[in-house]
Parts: sequence; structure tokens; C-alpha cells
Amino acid sequence: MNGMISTTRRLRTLVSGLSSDAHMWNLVYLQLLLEERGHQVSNLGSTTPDAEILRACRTERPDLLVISSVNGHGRLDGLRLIRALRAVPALRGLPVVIGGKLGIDGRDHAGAAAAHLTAAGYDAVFDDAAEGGPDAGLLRFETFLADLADPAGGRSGTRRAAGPGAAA
Ligand code: B12
Repeated sequence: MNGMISTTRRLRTLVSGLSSDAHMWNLVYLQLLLEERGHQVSNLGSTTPDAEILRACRTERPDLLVISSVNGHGRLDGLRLIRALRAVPALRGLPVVIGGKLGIDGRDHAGAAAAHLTAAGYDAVFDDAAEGGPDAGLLRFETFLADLADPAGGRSGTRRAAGPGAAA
């Protein structure tokens, strides 16, 4: 025993795709990842309208909203969603992240897009293009989760870190 007390908590998370995006295995993957780390998941599925995501956030009061998009429209759909969500006073403090294949152009634009999404209200952005593939983003996401579940744990402090190329 070293006298340290673990304060890690089980997060209640909402996982969702965005309105234009029909892909679903990305959502299943994230659900399994979160559940394997001990967190509770409510999965809203693919092609979910913004209004449905906002309704679920208001009624389920999650600790974290995880948005995933891979069809290339995530930068636009994700921007629209976060603006609507942050306009709701009760949801201004809700931690929200977005990740996946958020655009259809290259790495440079991906960095700028991550900065844009963070400025609009995301706590973190994990864009495969900006990260050079999904693995680095998933690793950063795991650190983000660990920080949120145990803020006293003293990891890297990734909250409000947009990702490569983005203004923190
Ligand atoms: C299966 C598939 C489909 C199926 C989906 C069926 C279904 N119900 O899911 C169908 C045929 C419907 C489809 C349609 C389209 N698709 Co599609 N599809 C694929 C495919 C082959 C596999 C996707 C998959 O299931 N992957 C497995 C999951 C587990 O992994 P993933 O989605 O890659 O997600 C990973 C990462 O992105 C990351 N991640 C994702 N979200 C998040 C969130 C967070 C927070 C974090 C940290 C990480 C993270 O982690 C995941 C695990 O590594 C990919 C190509 C490929 N080989 O990957 C194309 C692909 C995703 N599709 C693509 C496109 C363009 C389309 C269409 C627009 C094609 C068209 N012109 O109609 C449409 C869009 C339809 C729509 N309305 O959304 C492109 C997207 C390009 C881009 N964004 O740069 C891809 C990459 C193909 C390509 N190389 O061009 N597709």
C-alpha cells in the first residue's frame, strides 16, 4: 500500500453518429472500448438527428458525449451539432468529444478543422487524418477518458486539447 486513494469513477457515456452518417461499426467499436474500460454506454446509433442527440443529453445527463463520424461530413455536421448543444445552457459544461474520419481532404486541413471544432466547443477532437491514422487518436482518447474518470490521477491533462495542429 502506498497510501494513494483511487478516485476513478465509472462514466455514463452517450455514443452517437451524426445525422448524415450511415456507418455503424465505428459506433460499435467505441461502445466496446468504453465498456471494456468499465464505463456505461448508451449508443444512439447512426444517422441520428441533432435534436435527438440534444434530447438524450438533456434526459440522460451523461458524463461524456462521444461523437463519431467517418463519412467525410463530420467537420460540418459536427460543427452544427456542437453549436446547437452549447446554445443550451444546461449543456454548456458537458464534456463532448468528436473523432473519426471527419473530412475528405489531407492532414493540413485536418489540423485546422480540429482547431475550428474545438473553438466551437468540443473538448477534444480525434481526427484520423490529423493523427496519421486511428491508433494515435484512440490512444489520446483513452488518456482523455482516464483524466475524466479520475481528475486527480495526474495524467497529461488532455481536456480541452484539440489534437495535432489545433489550438489548445
Ligand atoms: C462499411 C463501409 C460502408 C458501409 C457502412 C455500413 C454500416 N452500416 O456501417 C456503407 C456501404 C453504407 C458505406 C457508405 C458510404 N461510405 Co463507407 N465505408 C465502409 C468501410 C469499408 C468500412 C467502415 C467500417 O465499418 N470500419 C470499421 C470501424 C470499426 O472502423 P472505422 O469506421 O474506420 O472507425 C475507426 C476510426 O475512424 C476511429 N474512430 C471513429 N470514430 C471515432 C470517434 C472517436 C472519439 C475516436 C477517438 C476514434 C474514432 O476508431 C475506429 C476504430 O479504429 C470504409 C473503408 C474502410 N476500409 O475503413 C468506408 C468509408 C468509411 N466510407 C466512405 C465513404 C466516402 C462512404 C460514402 C460517402 C460512399 C458514397 N459515395 O456513397 C457512403 C456514406 C453513406 C452515409 N450516408 O454515411 C469513406 C470515407 C472517406 C473519408 N471520410 O475520408 C471510407 C473511408 C472509404 C474510402 N476509403 O473512401 N460505407
